[in-house]
Amino acid sequence: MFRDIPTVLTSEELIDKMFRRAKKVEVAYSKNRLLMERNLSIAKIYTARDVAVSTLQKYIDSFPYVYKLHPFYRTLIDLLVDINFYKKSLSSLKWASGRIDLFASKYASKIKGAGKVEEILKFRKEFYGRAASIIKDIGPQLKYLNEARNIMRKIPDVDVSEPTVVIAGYPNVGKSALVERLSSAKPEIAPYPFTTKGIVVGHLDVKGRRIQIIDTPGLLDRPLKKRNSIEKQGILALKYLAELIIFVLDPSETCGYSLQEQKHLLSEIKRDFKTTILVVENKSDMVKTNSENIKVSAISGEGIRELVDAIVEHF
Ligand SMILES: Nc1nc2c(ncn2[C@@H]2O[C@H](COP(=O)(O)OP(=O)(O)O)[C@@H](O)[C@H]2O)c(=O)[nH]1
Ligand SMILES: [Mg+2]
Repeated sequence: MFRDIPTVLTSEELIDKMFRRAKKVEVAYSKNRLLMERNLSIAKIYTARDVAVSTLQKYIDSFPYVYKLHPFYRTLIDLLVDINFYKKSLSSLKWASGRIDLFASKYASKIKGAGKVEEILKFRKEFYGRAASIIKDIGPQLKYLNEARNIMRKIPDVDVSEPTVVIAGYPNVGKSALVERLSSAKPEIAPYPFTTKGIVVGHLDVKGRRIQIIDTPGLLDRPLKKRNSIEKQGILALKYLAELIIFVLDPSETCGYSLQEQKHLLSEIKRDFKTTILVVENKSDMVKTNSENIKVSAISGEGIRELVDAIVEHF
């Protein structure tokens, strides 16, 4: 998703790149020194301008316009990078690019009117000075955008257009086993900035449709009151993604949590999420209750077809 955002150069690096390229510019030899210096200086100025304008434009184009993003991504970016500064930084790049373009035209026309070689060289130097100082002015913004880029690259690649199921439940109830059982291919781990474990993304292919299944280790597996605020917000971002939550209970209690504790977490998630919650009792090969919940065994495969039907019915 955000993997294509390029590294953002520092102001020093960008200035260096501009002048290095300008230095290499050559023009056809002419006996008329004035004419030759004029052509050369204008060509150098335009080259430096082109490097600056195209580099800055590349940055402007590759950072996403936050308000066009899916709310899941928008929420994450809002948490991870300061959106206000993000927007301001991109507009200052636009500003800088426009200023350099303007000065390039201005100095090119001054050079066209110059009658002496010294004058031409003075104008060229003046343009270089101005262009460099404009780039220096946006130094903090360039630096910030590069940091934002490094953070944004860690945002997981999930398909926000696919119908999505998020799995919740205490550790060891069998969430991973269930995602694996439901997925047609091996689920992939995507980094998620709010947990060291990453989220697990699998896909259920059924009746010509594809449903994304996300397991969130470390997120929806313990009471919310034990969370710090950043974790809570990371969990909230999931709200925008989850169209259905499968809450996994382990009535065998071999997970190490009593059924009562597990149901308590369920009621908490019910309270916090407005999403439909499908309650599933796993490990039916060990224990079966007489509740109304769907009963499955991720290990033996028992009840899985019924679960798939219930998922499909929801979408
Ligand atoms: N008997 C039995 N064991 C299961 C079942 N599903 C998961 N397990 C076991 O429970 C443990 C925890 O499973 P895991 O999928 O890692 O749970 P998670 O922490 O919720 O992701 C593992 O040892 C699994 O083999 C099941 O349906 N039946
Ligand atoms: Mg797991």
